[in-house]
Amino acid sequence: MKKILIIGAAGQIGSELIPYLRKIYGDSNVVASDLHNNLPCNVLESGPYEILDALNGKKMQEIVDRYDIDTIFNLVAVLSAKGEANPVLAWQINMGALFNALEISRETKGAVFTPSSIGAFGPTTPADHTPQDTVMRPTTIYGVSKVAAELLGDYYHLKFGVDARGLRYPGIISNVTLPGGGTTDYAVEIYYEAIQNKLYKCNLSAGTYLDMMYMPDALRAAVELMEADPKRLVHRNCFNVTAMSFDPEMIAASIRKYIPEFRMEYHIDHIKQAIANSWPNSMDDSSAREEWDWKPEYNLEAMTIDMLEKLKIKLGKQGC
Ligand code: AKB
Repeated sequence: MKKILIIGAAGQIGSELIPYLRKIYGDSNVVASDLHNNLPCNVLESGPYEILDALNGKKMQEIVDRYDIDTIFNLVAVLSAKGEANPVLAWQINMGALFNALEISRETKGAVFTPSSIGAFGPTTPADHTPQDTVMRPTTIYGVSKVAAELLGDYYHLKFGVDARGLRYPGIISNVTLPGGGTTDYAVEIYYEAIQNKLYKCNLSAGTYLDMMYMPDALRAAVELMEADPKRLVHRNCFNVTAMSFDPEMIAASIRKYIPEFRMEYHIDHIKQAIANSWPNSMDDSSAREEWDWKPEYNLEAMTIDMLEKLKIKLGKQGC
């Protein structure tokens, strides 16, 4: 990877991936793009930024040509819960952006990173230690688009030599940009509410186990996969990766160690609960460990300590 374009850069992952990639590959070699430029000034000004609707293939092509891009990180996504509210739009956005990225990379013979998700699995998938290769019959439009995206990535690799690679991310927890419209968002919100109000109204029930990962591991995983020796990759689209699996009671207990007065109530969101019930409790990520040496660094305890420390500073500040 020498010249990188991030599409959908203003979201939860993109806003942290921009500085992460710029530190490794150089500020001017990482072009960030999104519909709006509503990122902190220090991120916007640290390197090139382009306003881009990723459904506009012509404009994407022009940016790729102008900056001589060889790798696209496609972070455009309508997440699981939001997707159920507007399935047509979710399909158009999730597939349209990917299709443009792959078509352009077919010409450039470039590489494309696309995150898949635990959402690519469904109720008939084995829920515990979900294998890398298994039944994939998701029941959300988000999941359907993720399975299609995985297949499309493999297809473009097989037929056209595009270096398409991806990860099945679990819920990502971070302290910079809030996620929007996902089923796992509760595991981010809980930290903000614990600090600000000492009370969290959780929309998933006790006993709902889901895979999760702290942002520093998610960023490192993306780069390590894209830098992995292609000769070692048996799989490409996409690898199971996980760092921890917990339910709401466990994350609340880990927060209570540092904020003893923190309380949690349950106000179930039935749409999100049904989605969460259809997803794995815990994935087996041994293929990622074997094929490109994946290893997470943060468990629940280490993540809670870091989240609370960073958020207390952030929430103590006014503005950015
Ligand atoms: C969601 O909840 O939709 C996402 C995901 C797990 O892909 N965070």
